[in-house]
Amino acid sequence: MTRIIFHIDFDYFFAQCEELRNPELRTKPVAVCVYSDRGGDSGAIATANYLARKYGVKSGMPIKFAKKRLESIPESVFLPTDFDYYTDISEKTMNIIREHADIFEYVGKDEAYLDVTKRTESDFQKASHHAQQLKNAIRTSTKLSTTIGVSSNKLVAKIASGYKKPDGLTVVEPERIELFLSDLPIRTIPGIGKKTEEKFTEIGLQTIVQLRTLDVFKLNELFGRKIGAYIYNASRGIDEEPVSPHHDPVQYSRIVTLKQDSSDFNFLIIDLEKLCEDLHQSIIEDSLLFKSVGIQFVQSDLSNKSKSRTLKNPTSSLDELKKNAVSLLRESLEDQKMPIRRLGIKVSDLSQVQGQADITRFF
Ligand code: DGT
Ligand code: CA
Ligand code: CA
Repeated sequence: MTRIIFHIDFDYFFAQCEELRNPELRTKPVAVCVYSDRGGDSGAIATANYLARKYGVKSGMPIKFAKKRLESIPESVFLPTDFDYYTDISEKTMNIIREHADIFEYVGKDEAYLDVTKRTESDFQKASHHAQQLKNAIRTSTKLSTTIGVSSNKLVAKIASGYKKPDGLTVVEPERIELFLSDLPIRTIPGIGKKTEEKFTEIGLQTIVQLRTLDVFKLNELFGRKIGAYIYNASRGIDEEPVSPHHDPVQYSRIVTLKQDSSDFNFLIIDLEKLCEDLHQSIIEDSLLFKSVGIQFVQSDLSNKSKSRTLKNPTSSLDELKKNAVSLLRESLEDQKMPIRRLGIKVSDLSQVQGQADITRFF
């Protein structure tokens, strides 16, 4: 049976999140900035909306350069990152995506693979509908615009999602893979960066079809056996990697910066209870059960410390959440030397309340 794989990627993610809570931004160039602690405009652009990209603003670019590029556009907006907010939107969206997959693989905050072979009965027409439905479902609930690539393996699905953005849907049936890849630059192959690309340019190769003229021995000689074999197969659209649920670290979490650094139980518990209530709200809204609870400290020197425990049964109870969080706090403070700057809580091992009773989750 031919596999059907989706790669989904959220469009200009951080900047789109900012547009969502402030729709006035939509008509303006928007850049989201990671300011360094040196102050002023030192730091880099995390991402920018497509309007700002038209002026040449890109991820990774120094903020100063971006400001230069947008000098003549007084309405352009530069915002600091708000990771907690992006994480919240990401988690909600991932929960919708997970429901649309036979197998779900979390890649990052704005990216995932889905194996939908079973539910589409290996039919690319059905898969195309399913992808459109998924895009619509996300649009309706979190308002986010996304791009999906569809093919018979992860590699080509990923290349396809990068093919047309934003709000794109590119379907590459197995018989079209070789042709689809032919004219794309070698750089489109995931894992091929600037340096590798340069090596190929030096020997006069720019596109994937040109790359195919090298035999596997030549590639092995240039890059070693492992990478050589990968490039050889990738240029032909061959990839057997299964979509693997094992990396799904999706968890619900909350974190606050304390009013003052502290390691006092009575002080910390006030924030901890609030975090529990806030987190519990999301769990209920999204009809989830959790089976694992954890707390996290960011200490005064910004180092991290965390502790978690697994429960006997999945639950959605606020009391359970609080009870476990409080006892984790007590345990963690026993050998606490440094004051705590930020306090976080998380639940993981999630399952859906209405999901057909999956008996395995009770073991
Ligand atoms: P696109 O091309 O529409 O998918 O745009 P993005 O912004 O979603 O780009 P993507 O998927 O490469 O990255 C997802 C998020 O990761 C992005 O919104 C911000 C963050 N990010 C990406 N590149 C950088 C970078 O160079 N530096 C920092 N700090 N963050 C980055
Ligand atoms: Ca993205
Ligand atoms: Ca991405």
